[in-house]
Amino acid sequence: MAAPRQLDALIVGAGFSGLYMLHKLRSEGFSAQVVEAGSGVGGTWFWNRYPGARCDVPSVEYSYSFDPELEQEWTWKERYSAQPDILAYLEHVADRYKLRDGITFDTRVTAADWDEDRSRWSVATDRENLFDARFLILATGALSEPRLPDLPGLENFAGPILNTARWDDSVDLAGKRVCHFGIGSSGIQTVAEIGKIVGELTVFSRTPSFAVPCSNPPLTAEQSAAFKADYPAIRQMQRHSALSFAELPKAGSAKECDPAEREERLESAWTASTFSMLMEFDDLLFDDESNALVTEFAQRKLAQTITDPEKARKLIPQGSPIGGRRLCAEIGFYDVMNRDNVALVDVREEPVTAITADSVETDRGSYPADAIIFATGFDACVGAIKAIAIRGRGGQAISEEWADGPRAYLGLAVEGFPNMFTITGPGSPSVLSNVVISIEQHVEWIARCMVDMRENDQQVIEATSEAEQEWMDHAHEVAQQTIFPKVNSWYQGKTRDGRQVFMPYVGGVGAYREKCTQIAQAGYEGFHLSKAAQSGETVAS
Ligand code: FAD
Ligand code: N01
Repeated sequence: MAAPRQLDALIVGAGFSGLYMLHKLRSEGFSAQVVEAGSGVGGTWFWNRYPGARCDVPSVEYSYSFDPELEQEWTWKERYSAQPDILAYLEHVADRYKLRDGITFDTRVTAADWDEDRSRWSVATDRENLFDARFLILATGALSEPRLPDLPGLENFAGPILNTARWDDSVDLAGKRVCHFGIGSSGIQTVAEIGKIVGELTVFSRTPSFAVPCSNPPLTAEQSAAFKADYPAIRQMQRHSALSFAELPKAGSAKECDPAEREERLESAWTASTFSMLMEFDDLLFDDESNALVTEFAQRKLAQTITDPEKARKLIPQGSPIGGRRLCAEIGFYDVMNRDNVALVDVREEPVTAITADSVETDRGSYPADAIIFATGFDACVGAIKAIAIRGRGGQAISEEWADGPRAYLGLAVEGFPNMFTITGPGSPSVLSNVVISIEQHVEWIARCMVDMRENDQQVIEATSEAEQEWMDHAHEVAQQTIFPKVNSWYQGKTRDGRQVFMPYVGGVGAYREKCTQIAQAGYEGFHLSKAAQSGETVAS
C-alpha cells in the first residue's frame, strides 16, 4: 500500500460544497484534495437524475455568488433549472477553476481517525489510497445518503428496482406497470413525469406534503440581462435574509389581515413561486393561528385540484401546518394522480405485507409491478457523516456521539473532533435555506479560520463543550418558537429511544452569518486553539 498522501485538508464530497471548498483553499495556498464516491462532480445533481428533477429555488439564486464573472458568463435557461442544466453548471465550475485534478473520483471515504500524537487526520478509503491531513472537511451533503424501506420479500422482486437518488436511466418504463413509493419533493417530480408514459401506476404514500403549482417559464434574454444587472442586490439580500432568498416575507400577520384581502393575497401567492405562500405574511412559521388559515387555504386549493375524493383524502395533508414539512413544487403531479390508470395506496392504512416477483401485496390487495421506484428520502443531515467511521479524540466515534441526535457548535464543528468541519452540518441553517448561499458562508468561514490559524501559528482548533452546549440550547430554544418541531418531517432526527430531535438552525441565515463572523472576529470564541501535539509541520503547504 502506498504511503498516505500529505495534505493540509482532505475534503469529502464534490458537490456545491466540495467544489467551492477546494477552489477556496487552493486560492489561499493550502494543499487540498477532494474524495468523491461518484464518478463525476455535482453531488446532488450528479446522483438525482430521475425524470423531472429540478431545483425549487430560482436558479439565479440557487447558484454560486462568489465570483461576479461566473454570474455574468452563465445564463440559466429556466426559472427553476432541471437537473441536467444544474449538473452542466457544476461541470463548468469544475473546468473553469481547474478543479478536476484535485478530485479523486469513484472513491468512498470509509474511515477517519484523529491521531492525537501528531494532531492530524488519517483518512482511509474503499480503494488503496490513504490520506494524512491536518484538516478533515465534510462536504458530504445533508441529503446524500438515501433511505430505503425494508419491505418484506423485496429480494424476490424480478424487475428493476429504481431509487430516485441513484437513478438508472437505462430502464425503460414506457407502458410498464410501476409501483412507486414516496411522494415528497422527489416523488412528486418523478410521478409527474413517469405518469405520462407508464401503463399502470400505483403510488404508495405515507405522509403527504403540500405541493404548490410551479410556474416555470423559460427565461427570456431580457429577463436574464435584468437578473445579471441585479446580481449585487440579489446576493446582498440573500446573504442577510432569513432563508437566503432574494424575496423577504411581507410584513403583517395572516390572522390580523381582513379575510377578503387575505384570500386575494393567498390566491395570487399560490402560483407566484414555490415559497410565496410562506412569504405572504411574516408570522406563518411562528404563529399557529395564522398558519392554520393558510393551511386551510392550501387544503381547499388541493381539494379543488384533485378530482377523486378518495385520492384527495389521502393526498391532502391534515393536522400538519403548511411549511412544517418542506413545501413541494409540482408541475403536473396532481394531473397524473387524477388519471384512471393511477392508483393511490396510503401505507398507514393499507400496509405492504409482501413483495413478490411481480407484485406489491398489501393487507387489502395485490398491485402488479414490472418495476418498483423508491423516492423515500434520505437519512438527512447526519447520514453521510455517520456512514464514515470517524473517530476523534480518545477514539470516540461520531456515530456513537450522535446516537441521540447530532451535537455541533454552529453546525460547523464538533467537540472531541478537532480540525473537523462540517459544511451545512446539523445545527446550521443548511436545509432550511437556499443551500448554496449557506454553503458559501461555511466555506468562506472555514477558509478564513485556516488562514488565521496559519498566521497565528496555530494548528489545532476544537469546539469547547460549553460553547457547543450553549449553541445547542439556543438552537433548540429558537426552534421551539416555530411550527417546525410540531411536525413529522425529515428535519427531525431520532434518538436511540425514538424521540425526535429537530436538526437545522431556524434562527435565520442573516443572523447566523453575523454570529459566525463575530465569533471569528473575537478570536474564535467557543473554540480552543493550540499548536500541534508535535512541532514540525505547519498548516501552510
Ligand atoms: P451534495 O450535493 O449532496 O454532495 C455531497 C457529495 O459527497 C456527494 O456527491 C456524495 O457522493 C459525496 N460523499 C458523501 N459521503 C462520501 C464519502 N464517504 N466518500 C466520498 N464521497 C462522499 N437545495 C436548495 O437550496 N434548493 C433546491 O432547489 C434544492 N433542490 C434539491 C433537489 C434534490 C433532488 C435534492 C436531493 C436536494 C436538493 N437541494 C436543494 C439540497 C441540495 O442537496 C443542496 O442544495 C446542495 O446541492 C448540497 O450540496 P453539497 O455539496 O453540500 O452536498
Ligand atoms: O424525500 P422526503 P425527498 N412507503 O423525505 C415517504 C430536497 N429535494 O427525496 O415522511 C411509502 O421528502 C415519506 O413518508 P414519511 C428537498 O429539500 C428538493 O422527496 O417518512 N412512503 C415521505 O413522504 C426535500 O424535502 C427537490 O412518513 C414512504 C417520502 O417517502 C428533500 O430533498 C426535489 C415509505 C420521502 O420524501 C427530500 O425529498 C427533491 C414507505 N415505506 C428533493 N418510506 C426540489 O424540488 C418513506 N416514505 C428542489
